[in-house]
Amino acid sequence: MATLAPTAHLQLPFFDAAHQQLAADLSVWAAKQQVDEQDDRQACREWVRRLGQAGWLRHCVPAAFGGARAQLDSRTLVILRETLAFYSPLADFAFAMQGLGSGAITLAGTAAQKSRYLPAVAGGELIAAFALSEEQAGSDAGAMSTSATLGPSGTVTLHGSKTWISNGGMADYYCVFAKTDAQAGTRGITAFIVDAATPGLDASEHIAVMAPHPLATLHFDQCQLPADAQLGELHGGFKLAMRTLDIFRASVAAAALGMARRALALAVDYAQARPMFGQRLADFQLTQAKLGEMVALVDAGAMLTYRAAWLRDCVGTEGAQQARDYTAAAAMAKMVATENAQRVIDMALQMHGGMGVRVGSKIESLYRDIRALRIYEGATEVQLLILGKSLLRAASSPTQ
Ligand code: COS
Repeated sequence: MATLAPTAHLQLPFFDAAHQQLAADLSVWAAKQQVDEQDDRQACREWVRRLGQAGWLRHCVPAAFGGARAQLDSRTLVILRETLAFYSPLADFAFAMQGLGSGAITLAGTAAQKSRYLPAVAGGELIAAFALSEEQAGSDAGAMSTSATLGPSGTVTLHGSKTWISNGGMADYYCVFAKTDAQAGTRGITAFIVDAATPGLDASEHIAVMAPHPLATLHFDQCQLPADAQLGELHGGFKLAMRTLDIFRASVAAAALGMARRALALAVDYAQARPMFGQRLADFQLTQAKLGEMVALVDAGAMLTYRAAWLRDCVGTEGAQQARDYTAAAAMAKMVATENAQRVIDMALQMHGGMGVRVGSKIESLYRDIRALRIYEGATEVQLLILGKSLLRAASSPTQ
């Protein structure tokens, strides 16, 4: 029988009955899915189709545009990503990218943009992508050089390249961030929705990574975009990108948590089954201490992740102070949960001995799967920067 994702943490006061039911239903569904993941692109398409058909993607968009709830609910995103990542990190990736690639439209799209894209994202009929990073602008997102020049009739010419773009080469559209005022730094960036079929867009340069998932470099060669491609305010793109990332950072933490919980479950099973020196591996105090350390690391990441999601859902981000508190909480959750998950998976692999490094074993693939989470959507170092700045700001204006 397949190992089922644990659910005891859903009794914590962060969650309500709807969250508990969602987690139970998703776990039953996810445990039954059999997707051949040898070809990452084909597998991702299949996951998007299944997640759409089963209704899970409806949690990525608001109810007015085909979604499940009036507003995006962070705790729901956390439960979905944690549970999916427990069973299949690629399923989690497919889910997350539908959310990240549509998040800026949810936050800032016109009614026409929302109607055109969001219901199709929720149904799994359109594959979404978020294009922020560039060769020379990863953590320093404001240093991007892709340009968008506005013509007299409102049309836009997009020129430059984006890289490390998830769903690159298979997305139906991209939310692209580009400089509309080269001299204005982060205040000179605007977002645009770029359909994949736009002439001049080349997304054929795929990037292979250690835990295969669809990634590509996008080249925009004087792409002509219609006036209604602009997403949100002119020069408001950087803040829009940051607000979008804020929502999903806590959910990256949740994905890490799902992988760590799976590794811990595998370690417990293995320790109980493995005979060693006339006992079981689990009977050694060294093993018990290791398992104790692992469960504490998992729980520490979990508490910070659930706190961040709860803050956004129940305290809100309307006030300036609330928004700052949430940004810091999401950064802390992302950093701690991904770093802790890496350690937990490494310890679980060590416990498995030679079996842990055998290609094709679950623990070996988790070891590769977890690594990128400490880098994407704001590397650990960026989260540290966000936290440090936030602390200094609070110290210099204590009444804020
Ligand atoms: N929500 C809303 N606005 C935000 C914000 C947030 N979370 N974070 C920053 N801003 C605003 C700031 O308030 C500031 O506004 P003003 O121009 O009105 O002062 C503006 O954005 C610039 O902020 P800041 O000066 O902090 O920007 P920096 O260039 O120093 O960048 C970091 C800050 C490093 C935090 C940012 O570049 C970042 O998050 N980088 C990582 C990007 C990333 O995640 N890349 C991965 C791509 S997706 S896989």
